[in-house]
Amino acid sequence: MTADQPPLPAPDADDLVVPLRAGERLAISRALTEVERQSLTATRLIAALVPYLGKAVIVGITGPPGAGKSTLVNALVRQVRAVGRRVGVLAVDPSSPVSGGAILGDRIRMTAALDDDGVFVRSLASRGALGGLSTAAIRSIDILDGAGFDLVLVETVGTGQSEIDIADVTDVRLVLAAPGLGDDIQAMKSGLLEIADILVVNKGDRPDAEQTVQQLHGAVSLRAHNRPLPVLKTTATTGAGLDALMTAIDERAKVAHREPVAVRRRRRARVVIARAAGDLITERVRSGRDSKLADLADALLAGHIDPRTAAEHLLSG
Ligand SMILES: Nc1nc2c(ncn2[C@@H]2O[C@H](COP(=O)(O)OP(=O)(O)O)[C@@H](O)[C@H]2O)c(=O)[nH]1
Ligand SMILES: [Mg+2]
Repeated sequence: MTADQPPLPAPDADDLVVPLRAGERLAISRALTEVERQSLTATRLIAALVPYLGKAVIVGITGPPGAGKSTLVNALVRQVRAVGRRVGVLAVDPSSPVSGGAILGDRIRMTAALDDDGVFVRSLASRGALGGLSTAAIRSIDILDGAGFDLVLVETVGTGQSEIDIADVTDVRLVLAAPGLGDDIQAMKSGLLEIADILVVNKGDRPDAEQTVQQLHGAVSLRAHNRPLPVLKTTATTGAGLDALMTAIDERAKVAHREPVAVRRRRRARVVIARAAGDLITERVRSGRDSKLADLADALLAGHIDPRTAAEHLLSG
């Protein structure tokens, strides 16, 4: 996505490292913009940050629209700021390229944090309608980590692709549900339950919240492997349940950070490359000018080759 960015003078990676490490807002903002542009500066900058990376706890927050993810992110920001920890937020919203409405709403709710240097919020577009994380969104994690934030909260909408992405790029995964799930429990069992480290029933102020907690406990106990999976109740609008949630996040983070930084970053790097490869193939298909793709399409139509083999040929050069 480089086409319609305004032509700012490209900052030098070396000039960004020191102010970024010092947590200066302007440097963070420019660094994130370079990452969105997928510029060489971004690549150099992240390389220069490597010695400092891996300290932040990366928390993924996913779940259906309206469950209260943004409100909970706000409440978590307040919670961690109260004890002096610094927090960065990446809000990935698939609706942003079209309407901008949800992003604006989130921004307004986040304004309380704007004059606090311990908080940085950036809204990012997702990869199209599926809501997966873009390469830029994933690499932005390194920028916020390098800027010294203790926590990085990544809010995504709980569509299939973003669930899968978030599983591989974050240390702690929160899956949010709102009361009154009903049949949706079934869906959670198959997809979201598998990636969750902590299940959160938000809107705990609603009378049916406890029933949803019980339903989720039931679903959790039915899973084949019995990895411990806490089910917590929060009320994001009042902050109720946030202490317990923060404790659970920190506990889980301790386990996640036992894994060496290099291993965690390599897992993220693999997802970044997979996304970039997908984007590249999509571009080649859309351009309509790729002769190899055209030949493979003819071979497929003639029944000489199956789609998977064609894809392998395409990827191999
Ligand atoms: N009653 C109640 N409403 C909440 C709570 N948390 C969020 N909401 C409301 O639910 C709506 C959707 O919240 P939002 O954070 O935008 O959800 P998101 O789409 O998951 O990010 C908003 O009107 C919030 O004010 C809560 O704990 N209790
Ligand atoms: Mg939201």
